[in-house]
Amino acid sequence: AGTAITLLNAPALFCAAFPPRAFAAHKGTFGSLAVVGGDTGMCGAPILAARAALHAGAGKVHVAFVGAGSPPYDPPHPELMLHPLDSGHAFALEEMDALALGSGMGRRAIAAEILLKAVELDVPKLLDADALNLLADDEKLGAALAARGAAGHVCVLTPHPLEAARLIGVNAAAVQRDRLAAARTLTSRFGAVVVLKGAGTVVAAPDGRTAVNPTGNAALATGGTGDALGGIIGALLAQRLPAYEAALAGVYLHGLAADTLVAGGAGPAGLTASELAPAVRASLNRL
Ligand code: B4P
Ligand code: MG
Repeated sequence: AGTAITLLNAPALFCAAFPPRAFAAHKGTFGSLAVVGGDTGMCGAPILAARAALHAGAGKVHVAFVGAGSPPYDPPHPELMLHPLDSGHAFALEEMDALALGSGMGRRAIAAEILLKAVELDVPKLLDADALNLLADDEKLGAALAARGAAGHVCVLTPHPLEAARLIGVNAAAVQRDRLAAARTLTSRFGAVVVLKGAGTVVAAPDGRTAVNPTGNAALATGGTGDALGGIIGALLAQRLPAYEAALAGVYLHGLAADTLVAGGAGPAGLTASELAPAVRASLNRL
């Protein structure tokens, strides 16, 4: 009640956000993103996010792994730069244009420490997956995030219904009964743009703007598609889109890629998250 929902004018959004690439553009023009996550045994999640970010137009994409056993490079995408933080490898998160935190990050103390430091940086950022689970468990982190939001450093949170439920302290069914209210509760609590995932993804901003995404389908109900979404929105933040516009454009593109793949016969059953990234590129260039 009392929430006005904007109808999404997708062509206008994309035309404003992505003017034709300038003749003399260089990779710095499109920003550097670091995906931070990948505890031991969970390297795949941040790699999926990073591949999606490459295909969504980021200039340079890094992956910083929290745990041990990360690969030296990503064979299908050697353009990704991989950093094993656990082996004392120095990597300056503050030099990035955007951060996407949480994919496969685990919940060890080292992850919580990296997350708290990252929240304090003046770099646009997105929190997904274990970053949200750590946030639900750690009042200090929640307070730090809310303080940053109040100071105008608006970040993006991308919970699925269960993650949203953990953050609010209810169950997933309660979140699903009133998805708009759940998104707005989290937006006010953390001063963040909230993307409440699932069919009819809700995007809500602290200033009251709220939208329901029209694209996407049940082919996306498969492991790794959430990581891909985090990478896409991270890439748009790196390209200097403001948090709300990056979130809205990201969910729209992610869903459109899945709709296009299903129309071409790649789903709804058996679509893989790996197939989404190239389809995101095609959708973005068409728009
Ligand atoms: P986790 O183990 O936390 O799953 P994950 O690693 O986060 O997977 P992933 O990152 O790939 O998917 P995500 O949901 O982030 O376990 C998830 C658990 O949460 C489930 O087992 C379930 O218990 C609970 N849960 C999740 N969704 C729920 C829901 N809708 N209702 C109740 N409980 C739920 O990202 C998936 C992406 O695909 C999002 O972008 C999402 O919007 C999209 N997507 C999924 N299904 C879609 C659909 N039917 N239509 C349109 N988009 C859809
Ligand atoms: Mg997820």
